[in-house]
Amino acid sequence: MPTPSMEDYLERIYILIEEKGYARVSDIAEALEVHPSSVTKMVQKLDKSEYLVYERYRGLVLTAKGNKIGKRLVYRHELLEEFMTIIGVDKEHIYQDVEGIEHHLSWDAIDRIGDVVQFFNEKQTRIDGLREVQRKNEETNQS
Ligand SMILES: [Mn+2]
Repeated sequence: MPTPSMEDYLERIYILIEEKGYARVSDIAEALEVHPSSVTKMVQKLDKSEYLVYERYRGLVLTAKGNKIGKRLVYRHELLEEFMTIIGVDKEHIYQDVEGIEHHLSWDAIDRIGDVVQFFNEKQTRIDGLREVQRKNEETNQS
């Protein structure tokens, strides 16, 4: 299994390739706010673990294994953002909250959160019911 740091890179590389068709070291460094030399180091590590192939001139290509996990990591991030939105977390906190927890949940937990998201999305009345609870709690907290 990739480490949390490897996961961040794989997630970002997958998104870059999906959006632009390629992922350059400079783009990865910019997106992750790290030094290009750190990216080169990590790319070599990911190459060694067979998540991608790094060729000096052709650039960086995800292997089938890297592509599969990259896709799952992006799904996980998006699912957790959707979950945070449904439970009513402030929009301005969502990205950082997801970045903080995504590497620390089992895939079992991710699947169960997927169930919860589905449960709420199936009926608007369920989301309305949750908002009602939240409204009441807010009232109680203010009095
Ligand atoms: Mn993420």
